[in-house]
Amino acid sequence: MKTVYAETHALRDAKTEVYGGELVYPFERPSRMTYILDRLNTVQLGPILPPDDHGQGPILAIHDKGLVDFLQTAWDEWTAAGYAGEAIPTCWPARRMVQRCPNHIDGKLGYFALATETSLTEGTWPAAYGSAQVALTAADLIRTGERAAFALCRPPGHHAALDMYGGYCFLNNAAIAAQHYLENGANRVAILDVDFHHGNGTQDIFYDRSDVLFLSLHGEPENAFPHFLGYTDETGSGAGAGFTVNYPMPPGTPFAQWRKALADALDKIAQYAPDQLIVSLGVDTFETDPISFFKLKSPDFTTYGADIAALGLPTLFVMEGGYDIDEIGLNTVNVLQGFLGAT
Ligand code: SP5
Ligand code: ZN
Repeated sequence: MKTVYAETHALRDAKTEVYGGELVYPFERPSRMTYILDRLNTVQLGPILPPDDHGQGPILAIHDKGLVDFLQTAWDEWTAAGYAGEAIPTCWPARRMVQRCPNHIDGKLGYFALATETSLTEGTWPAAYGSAQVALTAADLIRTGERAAFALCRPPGHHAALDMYGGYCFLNNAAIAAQHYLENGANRVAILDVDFHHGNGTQDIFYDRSDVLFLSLHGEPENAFPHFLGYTDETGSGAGAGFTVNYPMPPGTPFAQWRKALADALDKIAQYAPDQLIVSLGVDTFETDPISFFKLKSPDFTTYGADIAALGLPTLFVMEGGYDIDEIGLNTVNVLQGFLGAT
């Protein structure tokens, strides 16, 4: 299986994340990529290729121009305001307040952020842009004949919505790839999100559409980030009614239970008969992930990679989360090897 990877990810190296009332070094850090690349090389999964530049067009096909422009200028506006730290939102357009983007950077941060943990930094935009190009280029590999490909995206994307960033995500790489497929001959795309966290951004983007089936297995919102989306009664609206499927699960969920949810999701994907499958691949479901609460073990990742392969669909794996860095390479590549072993 070919991997697409961009070194520009390292331009995002935030020094701060708001966690437990402290500023900590972020869980979502550049060394995540080193460990995954090491494992890809160790098992010789296949060639690792740089992305082609598709420009901003495919990004603007998914995201509001206001968000895209903001991400490019926010750091300069922040430093121009005289602040010494990284850019962290401190106020929001909360209930019964006006949803209008203000002029000052403090207001803009609150307008476009869905969470406070994700500091904006100098290199964030070029890293996020490169990550989206990685997803687009990997999608092209499949469009031109590969059965599967791995988009080694960083920063991740599935929390980024039409006009919001947060949850370590700025641009929704999986959604951008899905739209790219649809604009190049596909009629239906399924996105299966196996990251521990609910893919609120992807759900939001496609919520009223029937050309993308979105399914997410995740920590229940009562107890897990992003807390305000991902319940079972969110099933889509308008033309999209029935095309969103959520599988929230409680703390301590073991693989056997998780795999039953996966089997149900795979049945629904098979019924939908998409032209393309995109897997939002987060390995923060691992038993020792520092911010999550599922109990998958390393061999389970191999097993579910094979489960996904049994669908027989062209499959794009898009990297999302995973924060037990010592094991992130093993767990991620286990999914890909499990997939290949079953094809
Ligand atoms: C892409 C992705 O995986 N994003 C995740 C963003 C999660 N950020 C908020 C984390 C809050 C964690 N609280 C965990 C408490 C554990 N004791
Ligand atoms: Zn996650």
